[in-house]
Amino acid sequence: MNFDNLIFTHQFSDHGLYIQDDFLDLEKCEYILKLIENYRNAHQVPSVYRKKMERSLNYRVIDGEAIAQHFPEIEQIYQKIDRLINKENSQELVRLENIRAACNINITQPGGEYCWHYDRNLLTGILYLNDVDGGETECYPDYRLYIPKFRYSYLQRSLDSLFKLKIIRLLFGKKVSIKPKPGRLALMYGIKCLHSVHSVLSDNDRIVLIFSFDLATAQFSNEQHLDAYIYGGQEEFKSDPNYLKS
Ligand SMILES: O=C(O)CCC(=O)C(=O)O
Ligand SMILES: [Fe+2]
Repeated sequence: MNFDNLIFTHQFSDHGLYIQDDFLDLEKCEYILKLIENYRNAHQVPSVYRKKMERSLNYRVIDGEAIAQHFPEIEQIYQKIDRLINKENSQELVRLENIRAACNINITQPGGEYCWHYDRNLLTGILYLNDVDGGETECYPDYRLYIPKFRYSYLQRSLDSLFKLKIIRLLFGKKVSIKPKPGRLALMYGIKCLHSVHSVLSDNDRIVLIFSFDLATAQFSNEQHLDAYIYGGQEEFKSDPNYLKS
């Protein structure tokens, strides 16, 4: 895997993080928010709560299967991001084959948050649809000591646990805080960028769209467990699903 080939902007290839405001205009954001509100009035959106030490996973999520069925409008946004990231790349990035994980609508209610993690896939797009207090995506771009060959191993898990410690982040990391703003797009090397969502402090929900890309050859041996974890399966987790192979 060679990250240096992903050069659609130098800002991205240098730092593994790219932010573009007004990627979607306000009117379009409001339109998508309205569709989400209508969907929520007609369907139960699963609430997921996984207790973690520092920051928990506490949110609601509409997964990619529901999006494919009920939100055809989001397809155009996916294609627009696809065009942006594949503009200059020598290695094409494609959306995840796992439809459920390829695109999500994350809804974080007041007091909700998202735990520290790396994404399973190489590149993640976060499109913010509204304004909230708190709810920043906090990240440490290009921070992970990542060994692709041993990604599910005890060694990788130990390194990741060490790097997630607050004291290590403070000493060795450089935190970037991305404030939700309608139409703002953040693209990150999710697999190397440690990130989380700060708790929402205002009394409205934080709503973002998540788009996941990787090389066409990418394989995810942990996806069965990981999907159960982030989409609210019944499975009890005694150990971190990121390192559990099926
Ligand atoms: O909502 C965000 O800002 C990030 C969410 C996230 O990291 C994820 O869904 O993997
Ligand atoms: Fe993530």
